[in-house]
Amino acid sequence: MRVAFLGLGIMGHAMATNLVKAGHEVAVWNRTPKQVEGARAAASPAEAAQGAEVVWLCVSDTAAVESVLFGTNGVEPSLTEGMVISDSSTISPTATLKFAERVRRKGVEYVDSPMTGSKAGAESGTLLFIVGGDEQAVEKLKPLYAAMGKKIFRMGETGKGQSAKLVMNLQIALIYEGFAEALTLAAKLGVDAKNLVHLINASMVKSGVVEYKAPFVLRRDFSPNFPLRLMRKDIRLALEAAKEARVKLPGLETVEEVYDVAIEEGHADLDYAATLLLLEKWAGVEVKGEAA
Ligand code: NA7
Repeated sequence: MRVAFLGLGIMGHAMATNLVKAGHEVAVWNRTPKQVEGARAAASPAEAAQGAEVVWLCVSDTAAVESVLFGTNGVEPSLTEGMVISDSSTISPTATLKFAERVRRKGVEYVDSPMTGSKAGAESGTLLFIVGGDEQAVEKLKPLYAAMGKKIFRMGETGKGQSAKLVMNLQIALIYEGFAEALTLAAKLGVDAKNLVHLINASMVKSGVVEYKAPFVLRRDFSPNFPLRLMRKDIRLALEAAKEARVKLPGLETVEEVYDVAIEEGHADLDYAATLLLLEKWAGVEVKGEAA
C-alpha cells in the first residue's frame, strides 16, 4: 500500500522501517529531518500525504497530532476521499473525535491505533494495536497492522482505542510504581533485589510489567524505552478523561505527583522506570541485585 508515515521517534522509526520491509511504498516525514532506509523522505506532512492511501501518525501528543494534521504544511489539503488516517500516538480521546469529525467532511476515515509493546515490540514488529474505528476502515489497515504488530484489538468506534490505551497505561504506571516501592523498601530492609525478583516471578505477584522492567532496573539501565515524560502525559490524559467522566482515581493522582517531582529532578528523558531514582533518594538507599 502507499503509506505516508509521519513521526519518526523511538516508536515511529521502527514502525516505518517494518512497513518498508513488508514491501509497502512508504513516504516519511519527521519534524527534525530523518531518514528511513527504503522510504522516500518528504519535506512536509502535506507532501508525504499526497497520493497516499493511508496516512499513519506517531508523534508525541495531542498538540503534535493537531499540528501535523491541520497546522502549516499539515496533511489536510492533501486529503482525498477514501483515504484512511491512522493515529498511533497516544492522545486525548475527546480530541480524537474532533479530528475525526473534521477529516470525515472530506470523506476520509479516522482510526485511532495506539499500541503497546514498547521499543522492543516496535523493532521486532510484535506490537499490540488497540484500535478504535469504522470496521471497514480497520479492515483496510490490516496488512499494515500485520507488518508492524502481532495482534489488533478493536475496542469499538473511533476514540475507543485511545480510551482503552489510557486505561492500559494507568495500570502499567501503577504496577511499576508498586514494584519500585517494593524494591526500595526491600533495599532498606536488606533484601537483595535479584532474589526478590526471583520470588516475584515465582509467585502470584508476577506481571508482564515486572518481567519486562526488572532486567533493566537490576542493571540500572534507565535509558528510554518509554520516556518518563510520555508516561506522565498518559497519566495526565487518563486523569483528564476521569475528570470528564466524574471518576476519582486516587492511586493515579499520587503517582502523578511522583512523576512531577521526577521531571523536576531532570529525569524527563529517562525511561519511566527512573521514578525508582526518586524513591531511592527519598529513602537514602540504592537498589542492588548482586546476590544469586
Ligand atoms: P518520541 O521518541 O519522543 O518521538 C516523538 C515524535 O513526535 C518525534 O518524531 C517528534 O519529532 C514528534 N513531534 C513532537 N512534537 C511534534 C510537533 N509539535 N509536531 C510534529 N512532530 C512532533 O516518542 P515515541 O516514538 O516513543 O512515542 C510516540 C507516541 O507513541 C507517543 O504518543 C507515545 O505516547 C506513544 P522530533 O524528532 O522531536 O522532531
